[in-house]
Amino acid sequence: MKKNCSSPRNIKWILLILFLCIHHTVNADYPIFWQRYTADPSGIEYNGRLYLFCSHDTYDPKRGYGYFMNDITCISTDDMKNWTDHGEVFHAKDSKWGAKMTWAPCVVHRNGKFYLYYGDANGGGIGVAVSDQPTGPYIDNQDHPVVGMNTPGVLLYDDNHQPIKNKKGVPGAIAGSENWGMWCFDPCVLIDDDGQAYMYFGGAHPDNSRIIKLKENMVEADGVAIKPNTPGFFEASFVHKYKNKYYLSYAGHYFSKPANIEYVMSDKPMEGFNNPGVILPNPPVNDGFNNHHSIFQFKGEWYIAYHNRKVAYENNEQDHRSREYMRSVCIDRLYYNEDGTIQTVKTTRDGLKQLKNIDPYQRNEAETMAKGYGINTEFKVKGSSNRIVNSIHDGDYLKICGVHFANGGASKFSASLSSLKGNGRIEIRLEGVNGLLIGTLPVSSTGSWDQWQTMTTAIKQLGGVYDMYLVFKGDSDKEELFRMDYWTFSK
Ligand code: FUB
Repeated sequence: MKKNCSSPRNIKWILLILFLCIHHTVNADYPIFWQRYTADPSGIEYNGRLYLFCSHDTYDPKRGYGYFMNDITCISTDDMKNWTDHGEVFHAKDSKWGAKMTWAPCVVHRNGKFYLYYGDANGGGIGVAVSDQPTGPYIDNQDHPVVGMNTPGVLLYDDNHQPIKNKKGVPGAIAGSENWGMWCFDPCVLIDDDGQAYMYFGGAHPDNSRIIKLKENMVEADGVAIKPNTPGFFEASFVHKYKNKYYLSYAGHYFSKPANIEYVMSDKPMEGFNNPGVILPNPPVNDGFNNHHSIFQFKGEWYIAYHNRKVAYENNEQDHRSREYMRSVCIDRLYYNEDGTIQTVKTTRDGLKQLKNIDPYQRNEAETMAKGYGINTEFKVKGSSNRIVNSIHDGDYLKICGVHFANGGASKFSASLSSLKGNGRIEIRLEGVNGLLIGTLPVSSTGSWDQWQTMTTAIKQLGGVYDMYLVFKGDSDKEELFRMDYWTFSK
């Protein structure tokens, strides 16, 4: 098994590769997803894979930059390095009660169903969309949100039973304060060991964090929302359980320490929270903007997923305001102290170990990668679940970590491709975009984008474990060159 993504085993190539990959090793490995802007990652382990559900930041041509998030992106991995892009698995248009947007999701699995909770724009309520599989499609068939401003306990009331309002007349914040009103959003759902489910949510003010029970059907709230002790609370509630303790974490002290991820602990799910601490200070390459996290186990180890603005920087986005709305998801290990408190996370750029290698001799989906530079993905056929890599231009590339050429290596590379004009080629390189070239596959025209062909080329045969780069080349960087469904090597 490969210990580190950039340490080749085959001694004979080491010197040459070290020379060739000097440029490569200074590049960051994280963020983990490059082809679209994503944020607010919520992780669950299911059937040997880790799934992250993320807000999808987009640019609205009419309104410019803002949190205009119309759908939820899902990515998954089984090795912690190469991520499969499942695309957008839930769309606001599939909300029967009419949610305008889909903010900051949280997914839980119960009795064979996956429940995706999401916030509507600007904290206007929390809906739930359901699917039979983690990768959707998710549909919200409820005719009202699970929790909204009218849910008992969400708004604070004065002695005359009127909702307390701020200076601007917005209900939910401290009376007379300048702050925003209640943001009824950022859900996190925990199903406790006894089967009782709880939702943690709220935002905009320390008085606005809430917990409410859910009914067994997972789509209705049960009883009155209560306000836990969450000092400095701002938004992004998350709860997890470790050794019978409940950890309620959130983005705190927004105005003084922007988007620290902080936490309190308790022996009970709805009360007794105390012992505040910091899990993750505002991460690097985040411009001091917001953060949002989730904490989960995968194959017995604990991780934290969060976001920063790294991909916006990589894409050379110069405008500070625009970068606020161009987020990218990251992941790191999380550790506990002996006394059950959480150690402050050390953010890394390439800190996770690859848990298993890629087998090059099987069909490998093109949309599974450690980094996709310049490309995007889409469904091959509308309504199918098979995705392909599209939007391939000259200079774009895929990086696939830890490809294990066992037993002396392969002699052929094949890929399933479609191309209108046949004006491109794939360079197969090791350990860097400019690394060792082991073969070149010319891509011929398939007549139309809907026609697919398997194309094959001979490669230099070698054994060992390498990071592989499929570097796309063409005559013009303006035109889409070809599309790719999957790749494989043979002997
Ligand atoms: O993604 C929109 C909002 O930004 C989330 O709801 C907040 O938690 C913050 O991450």
